Amino acid sequence: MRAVLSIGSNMDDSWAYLDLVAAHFTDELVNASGVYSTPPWGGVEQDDFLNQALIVEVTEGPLELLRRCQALENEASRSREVRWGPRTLDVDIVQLIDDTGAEITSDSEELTLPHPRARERAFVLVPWLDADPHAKLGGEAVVDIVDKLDRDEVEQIRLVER
Ligand code: PH2
Ligand code: MG
Ligand code: MG
Repeated sequence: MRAVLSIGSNMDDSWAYLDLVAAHFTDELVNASGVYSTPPWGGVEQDDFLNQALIVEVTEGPLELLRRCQALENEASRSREVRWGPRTLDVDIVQLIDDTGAEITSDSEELTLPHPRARERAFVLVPWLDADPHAKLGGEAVVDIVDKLDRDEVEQIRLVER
């Protein structure tokens, strides 16, 4: 199963938190995007985020992968106070592709797949395209989805160097 992960941080040592996730998935990593500075999405006033997309090939099922993502958030002393508010580390599963190449859908309480807000979020899609320029979401090319987003929002997603 192939997974597209969107990771983000806007508290404490954000670079170190992103590195923590990449290190955890080293043996399963297919590709990683660059790291992007992104304005906060969702209306909560807070610092800009660092966001990155990771493409990983894993052998376990969706819920086991979700548990690993949550364990990484816990390792980063993640607390969940404000919805869409600041966080040390967020590890979201954006999309899962099964071994036949089909997109896995899920509508359980714990896990909605593909990620229900991915297509509205330049901070998810721009790094994803960096990691996989041919990416598709719900059968549509991600590059076409980005084209339909607000131009200013897309232009504010900036590749950054450490
Ligand atoms: N995550 C959020 C809320 N808003 N904005 C940006 N730019 N990047 C994020 O990762 C982010 C956000 C909560 O999941
Ligand atoms: Mg999130
Ligand atoms: Mg999350």
